[in-house]
Amino acid sequence: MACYLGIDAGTQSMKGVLIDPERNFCSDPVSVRFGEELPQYGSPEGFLVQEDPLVRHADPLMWLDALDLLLKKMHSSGLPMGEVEGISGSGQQHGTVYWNASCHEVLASLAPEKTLAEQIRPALSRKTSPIWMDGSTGKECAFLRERFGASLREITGSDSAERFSGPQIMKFAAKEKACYNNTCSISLVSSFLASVLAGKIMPVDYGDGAGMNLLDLRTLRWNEEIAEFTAPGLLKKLPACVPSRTVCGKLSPYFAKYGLRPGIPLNVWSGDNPDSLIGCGCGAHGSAIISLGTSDTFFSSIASLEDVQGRYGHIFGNPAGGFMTLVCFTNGSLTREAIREKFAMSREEFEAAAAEAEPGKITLLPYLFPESTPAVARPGIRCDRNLDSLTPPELIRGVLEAQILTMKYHSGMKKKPRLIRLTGGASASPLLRRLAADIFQTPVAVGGHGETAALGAAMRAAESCGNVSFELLTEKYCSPAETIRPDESTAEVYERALRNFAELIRRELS
Ligand code: XUL
Repeated sequence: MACYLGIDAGTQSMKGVLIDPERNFCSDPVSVRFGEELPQYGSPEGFLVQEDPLVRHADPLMWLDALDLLLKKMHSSGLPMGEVEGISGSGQQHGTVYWNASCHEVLASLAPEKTLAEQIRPALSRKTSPIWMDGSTGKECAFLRERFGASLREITGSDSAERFSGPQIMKFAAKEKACYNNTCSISLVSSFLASVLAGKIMPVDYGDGAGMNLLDLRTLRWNEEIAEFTAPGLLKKLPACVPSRTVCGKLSPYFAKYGLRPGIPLNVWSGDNPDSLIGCGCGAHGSAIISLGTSDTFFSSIASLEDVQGRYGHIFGNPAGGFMTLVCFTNGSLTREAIREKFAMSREEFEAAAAEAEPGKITLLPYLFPESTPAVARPGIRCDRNLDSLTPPELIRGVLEAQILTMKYHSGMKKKPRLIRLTGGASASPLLRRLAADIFQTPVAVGGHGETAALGAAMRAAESCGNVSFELLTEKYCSPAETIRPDESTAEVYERALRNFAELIRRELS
């Protein structure tokens, strides 16, 4: 029997999933919640409480304690750790960890009687790690934009973004010169944990590497000019960037205490979004995912960089080959819930009210909060008619339709996706399922595994370390519970609604 382990190092917790494709087995996820189980790190939400709300850092030692605890829990729960034949993982994207020159020796000689955190602490050149929620690098982003203009997006797949690793490294190198000079290697959250498992510095993959504003997606190599502009000597501190299916290490003997066999192959880790793409069964080109959470996200696999147009969102490597797009919309559940509360409705009443209104009638921009896509600093709902004249059903339906229309408009996809997978809390809404199917005129699949990033990592471990095809793994682990077919009779209404939406955007936000 061959099992494969997938670990997801998220913002608030670390999760592990074990699969055995031959037996069609997938374990229940085992998890460690940072806030509750590691309270000594003072990070109830997974990051340190800091005065400046734009600064969001986490203690990387917390992730190490979480890894020790996660593997201990998995081992003691009776999972067949001795049968694991390969490990992979995913990390929250963009966060960075900084190593000093002692890292090689420290990583190569981890002693099982001590914890990871106590042994690795002296090998770090920076105590804390900026994570993806950090928005404090506006100045650095402006420097990059001024120097590289639109070519930054053409080269790296993204405009400079505050949370991306490059601007974060630029800020660190300028503000803490001595610590930066003392840094010999920089890892992402994903490659940091992979390095600990391997007992050596591990590369990053194209999926997570593309979230740094440093990787040239056309050549799949670090861009020397951007790296040198970001921080002096940075190129030497970056690990290799490799395809996501690369097996590039063997498990350190340290982990034998959790029942794992030292020497088993390790696959390069990726980011949580690229791994979710795999775990949702959407690695094949042409399928897309809509994740309806606090904020909404649209991501989709594409074969080549030419498959997208427009200037929104990001392009990352797709672990199954090619690329993926990712666009984030801040006004997701935050906005849905605020409107539901405004009318003091239950979820059922909210859905029923929206169903009463005529489809595609109201055109509005649903920006109750400042929006990232498109950039809207001054929030407020803009409508093509007097907002006060709308009935509650019209307003509710207008907002929900606009949330899906904005995804279609900003996704930049030249071709319609073959299938859309709907995930996230609000994907339970029958109305949002129907709107996604009708507005995109594409079948919408719902249900399936809840921990798509950890599952995706386990599937990548099986593919790269055990030669099990993604096709087979997708068939075994990613079947949806239900598929909603588009109602073709609504196609024209929503095409017109999309044109009206685009016109309102141009008029209001140009
Ligand atoms: C993607 C992003 C987040 C993190 C956190 O660009 O910043 O989705 O990966 O999970």
